[in-house]
Amino acid sequence: MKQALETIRQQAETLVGAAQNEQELEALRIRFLGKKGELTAILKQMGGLAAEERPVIGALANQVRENIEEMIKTKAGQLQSAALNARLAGETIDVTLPGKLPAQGGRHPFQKVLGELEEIFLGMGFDVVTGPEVEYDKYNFTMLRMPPSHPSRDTQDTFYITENILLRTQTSPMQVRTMLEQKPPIRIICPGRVYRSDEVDATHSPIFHQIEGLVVDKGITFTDLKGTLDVFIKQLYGQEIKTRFRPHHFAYTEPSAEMDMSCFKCGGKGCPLCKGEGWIEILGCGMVHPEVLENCGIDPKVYSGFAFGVGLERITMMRYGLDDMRLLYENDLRFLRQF
Ligand code: 2U9
Repeated sequence: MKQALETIRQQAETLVGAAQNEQELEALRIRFLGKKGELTAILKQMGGLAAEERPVIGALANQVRENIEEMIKTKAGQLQSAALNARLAGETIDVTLPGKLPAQGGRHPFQKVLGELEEIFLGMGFDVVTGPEVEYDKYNFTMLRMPPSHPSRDTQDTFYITENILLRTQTSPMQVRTMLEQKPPIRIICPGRVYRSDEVDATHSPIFHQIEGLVVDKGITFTDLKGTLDVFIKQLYGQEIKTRFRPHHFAYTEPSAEMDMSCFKCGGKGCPLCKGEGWIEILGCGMVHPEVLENCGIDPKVYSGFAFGVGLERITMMRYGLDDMRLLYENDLRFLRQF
């Protein structure tokens, strides 16, 4: 029995010494010292010993127990400090490392071009007005001389919410709202998102952006329109740019025109960008139709005005030499980081 106790002590010493973590150590404590452990099993056999041997073996058994308890306690201390040291080593902060820069965003090409455009018009005394993208058809169509029979209203072309609420197809409803609320003189530009039922391709998108402008005052003439838009384009593309106006038709303006600018790439000689024309179509414009003024509560005998509309996509694509509009919507950072 003495031998058995000695074997237990030796085994415990080897195994406790080799324990890798607190769970292993606990398993060993149960194995050697637990109620059903090896030491207890030995003590249970003591009944079979001679009376004089019992105190000797009893004392030895207690000593072995105390030894094993001590071993476990020492080992537990070692394991705990090793774990602490490992954690400290893992969490060391190297204060000499450079800091992490927060990812810096940039402005979308649309925002850059829109910002430039707004600056130009603010400089000419215009205000910037924005408003709802979900509109009443009366503001989007009827008051602009596009009655229910007008082709622009076709469900193929326009997104309807209800019979008389739709996604605006132009920002003109904001000019209408402004005229209804404000007395002339009015000088505003209305930038914003507009919607048309179009298939996506390199030059079309069902969601795009417009900037429309409106000037209403006493004595406004087509000359004011020409002068203002000429200054606008020269500021955007350079003083050497020329403009020309071709007759056109819009329901809400009379007379109406399209404005071309001389090609900024070839100076008007003709190149692939202007398709050999020397001119690039840039915007639509005209004198506000007297009926539109009247619909908006402004007396056309006293006041006159001009209006224009330009696509932000078109200006942005020309500005940065892009040939596919989809690049502007895809949010591909490899593309956007170039601006
Ligand atoms: C009111 C009266 C008149 C706005 C105008 C255009 C001509 C025009 C197009 C340019 C390209 C739309 O983005 S585009 O597809 N716009 O050609 N827009 S005159 O005329 C108005 C607006 C509001 C009350």
